[in-house]
Amino acid sequence: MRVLLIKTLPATAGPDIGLGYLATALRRSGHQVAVADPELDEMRGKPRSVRERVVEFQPDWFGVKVFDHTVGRARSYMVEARSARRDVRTVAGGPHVSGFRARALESLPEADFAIVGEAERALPMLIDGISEGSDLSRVPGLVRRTETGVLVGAQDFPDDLDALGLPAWDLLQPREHVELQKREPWLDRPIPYVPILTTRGCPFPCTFCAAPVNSGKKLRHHSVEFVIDEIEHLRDVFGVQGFSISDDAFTNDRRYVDAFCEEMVRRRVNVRWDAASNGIRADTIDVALARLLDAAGCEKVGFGIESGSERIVHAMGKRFALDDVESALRILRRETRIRTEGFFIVGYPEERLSDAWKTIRLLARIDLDSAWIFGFSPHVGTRVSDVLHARPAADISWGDFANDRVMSGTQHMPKWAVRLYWMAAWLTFYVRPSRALRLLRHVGPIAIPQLVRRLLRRARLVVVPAARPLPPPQALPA
Ligand code: B12
Ligand code: SF4
Repeated sequence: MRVLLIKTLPATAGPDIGLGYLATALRRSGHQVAVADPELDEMRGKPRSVRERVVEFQPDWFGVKVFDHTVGRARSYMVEARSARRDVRTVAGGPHVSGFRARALESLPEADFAIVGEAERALPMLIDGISEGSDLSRVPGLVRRTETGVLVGAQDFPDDLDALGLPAWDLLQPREHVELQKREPWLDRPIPYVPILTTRGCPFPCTFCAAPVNSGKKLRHHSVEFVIDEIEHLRDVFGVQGFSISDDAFTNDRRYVDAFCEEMVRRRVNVRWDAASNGIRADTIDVALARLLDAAGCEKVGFGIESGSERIVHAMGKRFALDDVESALRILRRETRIRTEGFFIVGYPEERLSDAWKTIRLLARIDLDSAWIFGFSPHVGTRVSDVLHARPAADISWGDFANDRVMSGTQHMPKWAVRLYWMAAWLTFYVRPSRALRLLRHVGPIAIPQLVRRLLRRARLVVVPAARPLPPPQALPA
């Protein structure tokens, strides 16, 4: 069978490793696979519509990766694919499906099937099952319509990650992504990089986070050798020199991180890398780990700090104290050359004005090199997503789940107040000469226009387009 997989995140999010793992699994089962990254092609001056891709590749199956905020785009892609090839079968997967489960066929009515969770085993089983007319009840995580309603199979968590093989990097255009980043470096990520996974899963109970829903609570590892071989493969075959570890929480297993860093040193892997795609936990940093990360070449770490109010950090189930954060930052500054980034959330349902004030004060004094301040969204499947239960999927504004805006007020603050708080948070952190100077030192003069653009866009003071605007999604049928 011919299978076209399509990404719905923008090109700046990097090559999609989840789709890469799926492509490998499909190839191993004898299928022909293509992976489409529409925005990357657009930015490289080679735009092609979904219709053109389908006419050219003639897929039997069209698979879409869906996040909450990309539901609209995923739907329009499926509509377009079917208009180009009437008998193509559509299947959806990714975080939106893993969290919304049976309801994914309600939010994505154009999908024939959906798969909850990791689909390396399930997707080939589904495709083969349909071709052979066999029983689909054994396909893990399969969401399908039946006469008795929508059924959902048990989610799969493969233990042996190395057995899944490398993502099909040849289909993910790693070199093109790196070239794109060189042209438009991110404000706080001057290393052109591709994401890489060492582990999957996270045992922590943070109320707003869907990582344990998608990847499970149990930490599963690739072997250290597998990961370093993959890094060397990407360096030697694709010329990639930068990597960002994109695990849910890279430093959760101390013995594993120690072994990884020691092996990076022993093998003298001459690449640049960071652990800043997704935050690590501040309470995992001590002097020995900080020094080891530095020795292994780690250039930057990110921390999920979330709030300056202990009350809110506690309500979020984060299970660390803000003192842990300040101590980790002190250690890293004193012992290493590693730069630091913090992730914050504004608009958490229980936040009061007094909590907002504490966050602003923390942002004014905290010794971080850069910060991302996200608007809160009740992502599907998380413990704070109850608000979605009573609402029909069609009434939910999925585009608002991108975390780049304020979706609503909190239980104690109206929406306008949260928006003011959000603007104040960005401005407090970045509009300080010492911060601007640090950015200039690390990123160079390109930091200035990027910083101004980011602040204006966040503050919604003027409508500032992204570096290059995305094409609008195709109109959906009524
Ligand atoms: C790494 C990561 C990123 C990286 C992406 C790197 C990359 N290019 O791959 C970066 C930093 C760019 C990123 C950005 C964002 N992310 Co993110 N990210 C993650 C993280 C930590 C790991 C993802 C991963 O690699 N998992 C491992 C791979 C193997 O799994 P996978 O990608 O999900 O793919 C498997 C399955 O989903 C399934 N599958 C996937 N696609 C398809 C397609 C089909 C057809 C089928 C059948 C199955 C299927 O099979 C795959 C193989 O097993 C997850 C947490 C998590 N554990 O899910 C959050 C997560 C996915 N991110 C999230 C969010 C919200 C975002 C952002 C919107 C904002 C933010 N807070 O960071 C931005 C979006 C960027 C944008 N500009 O729009 C949410 C999504 C919630 C939701 N329900 O939509 C998560 C769950 C974290 C959270 N806050 O709860 N992210
Ligand atoms: S926020 Fe981090 S520690 Fe908490 S559940 Fe998500 S990945 Fe795990």
